Amino acid sequence: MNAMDPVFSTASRSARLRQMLLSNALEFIMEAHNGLSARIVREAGFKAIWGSGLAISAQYGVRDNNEASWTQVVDTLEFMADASDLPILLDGDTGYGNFNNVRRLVRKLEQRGIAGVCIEDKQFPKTNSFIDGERQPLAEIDEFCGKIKAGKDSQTDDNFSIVARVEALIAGWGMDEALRRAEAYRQAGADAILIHSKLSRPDEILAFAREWAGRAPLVIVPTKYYSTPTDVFRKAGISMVIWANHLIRVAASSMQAVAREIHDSETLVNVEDRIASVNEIFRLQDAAEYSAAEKMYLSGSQAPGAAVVLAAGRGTGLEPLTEDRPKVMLPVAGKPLLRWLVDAFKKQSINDITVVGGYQAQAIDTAGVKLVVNERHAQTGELASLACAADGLQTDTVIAYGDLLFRSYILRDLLESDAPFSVVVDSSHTAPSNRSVRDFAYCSAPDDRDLFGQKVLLRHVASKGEEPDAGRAQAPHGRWIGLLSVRGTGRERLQALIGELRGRDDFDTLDMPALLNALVEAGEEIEVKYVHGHWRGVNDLEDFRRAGDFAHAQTPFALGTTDGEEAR
Ligand code: SPV
Ligand code: MG
Repeated sequence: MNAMDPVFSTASRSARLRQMLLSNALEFIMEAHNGLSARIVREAGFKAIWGSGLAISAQYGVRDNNEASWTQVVDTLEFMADASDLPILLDGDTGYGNFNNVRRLVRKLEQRGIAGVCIEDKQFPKTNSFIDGERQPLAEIDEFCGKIKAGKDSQTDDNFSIVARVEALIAGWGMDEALRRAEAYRQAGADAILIHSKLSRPDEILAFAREWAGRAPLVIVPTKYYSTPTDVFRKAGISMVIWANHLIRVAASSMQAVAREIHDSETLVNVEDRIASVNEIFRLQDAAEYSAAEKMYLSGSQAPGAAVVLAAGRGTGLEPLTEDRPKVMLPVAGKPLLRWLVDAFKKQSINDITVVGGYQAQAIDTAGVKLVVNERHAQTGELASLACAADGLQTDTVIAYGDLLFRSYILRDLLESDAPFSVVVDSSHTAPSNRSVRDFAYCSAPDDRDLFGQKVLLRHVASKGEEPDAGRAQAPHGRWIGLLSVRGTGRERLQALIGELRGRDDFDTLDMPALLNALVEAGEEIEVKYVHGHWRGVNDLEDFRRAGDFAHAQTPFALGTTDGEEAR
């Protein structure tokens, strides 16, 4: 039966393991030693897991001598059972004590969804069978049969399996003793017999299987006789093969090689492409499920989302200061402009911040932000920079010019808007200077404090080079400060529009006002949040000088400063 078979996969784990033991086909189970390896075993296509005592103790860095307590083993199994829905057959060593310990073990395993346990007829504390196997004392047959009976009597799930492991061949007690023990264990109620051998050839296993003649399912561990063709086991009527320790061994050899390589070369560059990516680890941890659940259950208190900061420019008029850095890295009151902005976002719990660099992008301080680079920044405008980040937008996002300073309430209030699109417009700036008209905003209504809370929509924002009041009857209602909030369904519509604009011949020349105007033309409502000063942009040397005063006024204990009322 196939692991993907719906009947198989809806059956309980214990029923599936039992079916595997009883089926006529040769079945294979694979060692896992923690949640991650359990998941990997499942993804590889195996139908069940061997909870290897050797591997579980090794991953803790202790010996296979019951140095890890049985409760530590059971806790480890819980992680494995959570990470994979496969049946797990625990290598339960000797049962960790006498019959009473076996009873308790079986109950605890059932409670944690473990499908079965294999117990071996050695004495507690045991030693791995491949270390001086002949010197290891075996349990009395009757005493071991008592353990099997006690285990079977204490299970509440009929399908829970107890596999009895015969160590007579390992201990050098001979074939007759092995067969005698196996038969006694079968009669005591064991669901299968594991016959173990440490020879490099399968001879004694095959001889045992012949004599056994199918009295109960036979399980083998061909670690030492690994070169035997698998068909030989099939023909011998073996029921199940345990690949017992290969994932802990490959983990060890991979870790040794990579640790040595990094130590000796003092760089990661040689290993990065040879190892699992961080994203692959996230996938194995099922990080995507967490994100989906977060959307479902955290919506009330959902983090405000993400930010994109446009920081590709050198800054016209600031050339003497920006030879080796973009404008956003100019220091203002002790820290780069960009850091002020990043801190402002973080203060509103926006931690997913993408900075689009271009000019001297390597000089951008990337602490706490993701950097994407507009490689064509010299030939393109703001919209092309935004487009570099737009496809990656996954959540509500604030888009900001990188040279902005503002009082924190401005961003906080903007984030309170549920509108798909909203912008901040400073109504204290209504007269374009000769210097520039860009970003002046025309709205559906002027800022009127008597009408506080009324919905005002953006009609037009002047692009760079646009004639002052071109074709407009009225003066602008204010100046867009460079903050655009995109929420809910607005995000996909914005992405689609940027996609359309990409097709335009003049795409490379388009700026943020052009995007806002295109949104308006596409019929989108862009809500206006009016403010009156309390922000600064840095567009020239004069702005830069005054930005320092403004920033100082925003720092704690800067009482008495009145600067910061003016705008860009
Ligand atoms: C284990 O995997 O811990 C086993 C199998 O018991 S063996 O190491 O071969 O004894
Ligand atoms: Mg073991």
